Amino acid sequence: MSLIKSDSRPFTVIVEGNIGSGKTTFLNYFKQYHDICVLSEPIEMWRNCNIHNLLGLLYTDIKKWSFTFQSYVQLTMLQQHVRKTECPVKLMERSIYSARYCFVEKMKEDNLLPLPSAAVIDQHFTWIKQNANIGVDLIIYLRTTPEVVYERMLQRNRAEEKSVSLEYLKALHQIHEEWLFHKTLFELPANVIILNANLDKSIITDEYIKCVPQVLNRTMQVQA
Ligand code: TTP
Ligand code: MG
Repeated sequence: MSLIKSDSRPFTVIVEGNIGSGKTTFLNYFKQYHDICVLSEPIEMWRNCNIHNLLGLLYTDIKKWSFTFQSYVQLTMLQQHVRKTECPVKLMERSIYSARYCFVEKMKEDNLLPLPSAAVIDQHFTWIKQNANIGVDLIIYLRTTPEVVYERMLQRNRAEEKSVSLEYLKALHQIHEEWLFHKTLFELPANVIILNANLDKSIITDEYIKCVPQVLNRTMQVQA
């Protein structure tokens, strides 16, 4: 692993979208292709940081644990960005960008993250952007409505997420929309392809197929 900004890196695609928008399902679909390294979100690390379940702690008391959680998310996302892979294409679930631009921002807005704590996260983030190789070539935005992802979240029944409300998902939706759809919030590190991720999983691959050549960086020819 190297932090050096000038090091070469693979064609890097990040998959973004609300909680429950289907990022993991999207990644799983791409595992069938050669030449692509699929990096799922490090949620197991968030559940076990030297035995501490930071994700669980976050939802028991967001105000108390937001700084701890978002600091660790930022570190683990940086690790994903700079992880060396053998493949010419790297596909990541989320990124250091959505952690900062969607979650940290939302927590800051709602006074769930004190401004001095947000400032420290920001200093780290700015240093990372200037010094580490966290470039991105393409963003896939799995666009959903909050009601659909709320339903999926309830069905999935992740133990830590029992207290996540529809209101929280609506606010997160709004912030993803402003960043990736309206493009009015923060910089965009790459071009965005928008997919309709409200579709049921029985037909969602029809939607995925639309962006296969771009994700594989092979706009001329695609082979499974
Ligand atoms: P997501 O990163 O949205 O991942 P997911 O697996 O729920 O999404 P999908 O169903 O599309 O695969 O959220 C994981 C959990 O981590 C969720 O409870 C929100 C939380 N989270 C934060 O609180 N802050 C963060 O910066 C990130 C990235 C996640
Ligand atoms: Mg996931």
